[in-house]
This record gives sequence, C-alpha cells and structure tokens, in this order.
Amino acid sequence: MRFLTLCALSTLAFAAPLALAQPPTYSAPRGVPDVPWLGINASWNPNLRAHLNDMGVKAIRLNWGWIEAGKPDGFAPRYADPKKLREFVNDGFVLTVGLMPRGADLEGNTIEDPDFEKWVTNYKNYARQVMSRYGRKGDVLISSYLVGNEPDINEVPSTGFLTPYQSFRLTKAMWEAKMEINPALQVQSAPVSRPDVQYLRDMIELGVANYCDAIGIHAYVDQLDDARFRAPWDWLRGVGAKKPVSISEGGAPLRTDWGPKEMTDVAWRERWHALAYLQAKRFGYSRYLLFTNDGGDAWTDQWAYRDRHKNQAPIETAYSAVKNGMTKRVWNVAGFETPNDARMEWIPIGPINAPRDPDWADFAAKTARSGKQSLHIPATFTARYVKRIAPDLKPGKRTTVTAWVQTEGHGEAILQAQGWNRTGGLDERAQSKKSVGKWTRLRVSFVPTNPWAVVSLGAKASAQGAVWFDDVSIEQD
Ligand SMILES: [Ca+2]
Repeated sequence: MRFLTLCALSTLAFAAPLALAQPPTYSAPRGVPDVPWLGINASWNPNLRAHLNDMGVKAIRLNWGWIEAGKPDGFAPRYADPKKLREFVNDGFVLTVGLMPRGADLEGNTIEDPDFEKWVTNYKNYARQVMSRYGRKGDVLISSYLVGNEPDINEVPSTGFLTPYQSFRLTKAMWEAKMEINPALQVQSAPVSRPDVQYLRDMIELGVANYCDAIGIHAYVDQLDDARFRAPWDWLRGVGAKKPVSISEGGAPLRTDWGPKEMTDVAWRERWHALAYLQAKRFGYSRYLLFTNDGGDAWTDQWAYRDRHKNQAPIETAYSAVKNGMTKRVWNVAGFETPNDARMEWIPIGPINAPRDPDWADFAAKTARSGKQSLHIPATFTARYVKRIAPDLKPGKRTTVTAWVQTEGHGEAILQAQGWNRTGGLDERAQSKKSVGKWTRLRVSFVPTNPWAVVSLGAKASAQGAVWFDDVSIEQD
C-alpha cells in the first residue's frame, strides 16, 4: 500500500535505508535524504516531479486556491486528474491539500452559510466528497488534509474572520469526515499564520487536539526563535495534550528588509535555512513544508526556490541550502579535529535575525581529551549553546549521547538531547557538571519517537568561567 501516514511515514522511510552500525559507535550513512519530512508548497507544472526529485523534497502541499476557485488545474480536487496525482504517489511523494471552508464544494454547492451549524455540516460534506474521491482506503492519492489557511489573518468581506471556536468546529467536522471515509488519512487543524498567535492557544484550549492528527502552524523568518517557536508545545502541555505539530508553510524571502541589514539577502537566506532546519528538528516538528516552489505573483516570487521568469532556474543559495543542506545531514563522532561547518554541523545558536553569526565558540581549541583539539565556549550568565542534528535514528531504540567535558572557573557544562519526541517538542534529557581542570563524561539517555535528535552542548556560569567539549558520541541499542 502506497499510503504513508503523516506520523509514521518518516519512520517507514527511514527504516529501510538505515542499517545502523552496531554499538559502540553509531555512524549514519552519508546523504540520506530527509524525506518526506521535508516538503514544499507547489503549483503544478510539467516538470514539477523532476524538479522536486532534484531538490530532494517528497512532500507537497497543493495550492489552497485551486479547490474552490473553479479553474481547471491539474491538481485541483474538483478537476484533478487522478493519473497525474498517482504518478506522484507512485514516485514516493506525499500529497497534502487544504480544504477552504468557503466557496463551493465538489458538487458546486455553497459551503458558507449564515447558520453556522449548517456551515459546519456543509464543510463536513465537502471533506467527505474530497476524501471519497482522493483518500479512499486502498487507493489514497491525497493523504493529508488541512482545514483552510491562516484563519487568524484571513478576513472575508461577507463574514469577517473565523473565530477560534469556528476553526475548532471546522477541524472537528473534517476529523469526523475522515473517520467515516478512511481513519488513516491525516487531518491537520486550521493552520495559523505563526506559531505563537493567541488564536492557536484558544483553539488548543477548546480541545482541538482531540480532533486532529497534527496541530497546524506556519513558521516564517524570526518566528523560529526559541521563545516563539516553542509556544504550541507550551499550550499543548498546558491542557495535557500530546499531539504532533506540523508546519505547512515557512520560509525567508529575498528582496525585502525582513532580515538583518548587515547581511546580504542571499547570505541571510542561506543562514536562515540552516537555522530553521535545526530549530524545526530541535522542537520535534513532524513536517516542514517550505514556501514556495516557484512563486506565482510578485509577493510569492520573493519566497520561491525556482524562478518562473527564468525557465524555472534554481534561485541560489536557497535552492542549494535545501538540496544539499536540509536533506543530507550526517553525524560522526565529534572530536573537533576538523574544521566545523556552521551550516551543516555544529551551529552556534543566536537570534535568527542577528546581524552576524555568533563568534564565541572556538571549534579548534588546543585543550584536548583526544587528538589535538576540542570545542571551547566562554561561559556567561545567559547560557550559550551549539547544536547539531543527529539524523537517521531508529525510533523506539534506547539512545545514549555522551560528551567529555572540562571546565574552568565558574563554568558549568551542559549536555542536552532535544527534539526526539514527536508529541512532546519540549521533552529533553539534560545533564550538567563542573569539572575544573579534569576531563569527565556527561551522559543522557532517551527513547526517540522521531528518527532524529538534536544534540546540544552548552555553557553557563554565575561568574567568569569556560567549558571545553570533546568526543561527543551517540549510540543506539
Ligand atoms: Ca579532540
């Protein structure tokens, strides 16, 4: 069966090519594409499948407007050609579509109604129609469904904004439809425009986690900083809910002043992709769909990865940041004997819109437990961290991260493993120690439900101090 669920597909996809090395040292195979965790919003064009295969993304969100706009389009459920969709599914793509709660259903009936209960019924019927056509058991073409798009900022003249309660009810209606048609389909709650908007908190407190397979968010630009990006998890924790959180849009644009003025747009966009990838893994998000493959108007063109005005040529360096950066992370035992790549390997963490990369980490310090070098972090009252993705873990296996540390003055070394729980993005394991002038080992252990972890090396101090790290390793039973 070709169908892969939102939650299970990364597990399935990673199970086959893993062939983990046996303990004591785990080493991931080079260049395992990080798919279909990674995806993109895309309009159909004749070369789309080849283009996305080249880029290394295998999840697609079909554009939201196609469904009720009534325009013939190769991907619109109202008109979609199942043969075209099947070509993608047979090639390993996972297809997502948003069903707008306004406009017409597949039979041309108006969905919106002044009587909200009738509106909910109409929307549920619409979801039933689409799922019966494209999501039936044994023949799933579109496996993920989103409830509309950014209800917190999308106002419609006739009825204004949908309230959080209305978005909650429409999510529940879609959930009920999929439970009737095919419970294996994935329903994502109405995706809000940013991770930390109160609207989402209201939906979560109304209980939306009980009626979806994943909480839906969008995450752009500096919304990926810790304080903002953690909000959905804080709110889920607040109501005791355990549910994956999925990102159906995110990106950083060119040719605007959204980024720091001290960096070129190209350099900033490249750094953004490295940090965004790390942050999405660090918080255990279950999918990341970038925005957008080739734009479509002056606004969306700024966020694109291919230039529709130049025969779909890749837009660098964002295109390469995805093709080579977001799909090919590797882990090796970190002895700090070779130069660190601060995009692909250990990333010093600072604000995503900072004017320059943090420069406090020395990845070639001359105090070494092994070889000739180690990582040195001058400790401050506010803890500093460098982080790295450990890809290709086997979910369900006991996993242990160890690091050798030495400290100076008031410095305290912190080892953390984060992002490994797909229904608890704030769950982490941590150990910290002072060990002045003497190498000692830190160790944390966990059982991942995501096929990855983010390893974090930190330093803090109540007064002057420093920390060295060497020989960081990860093992699975
Ligand atoms: Ca070393």
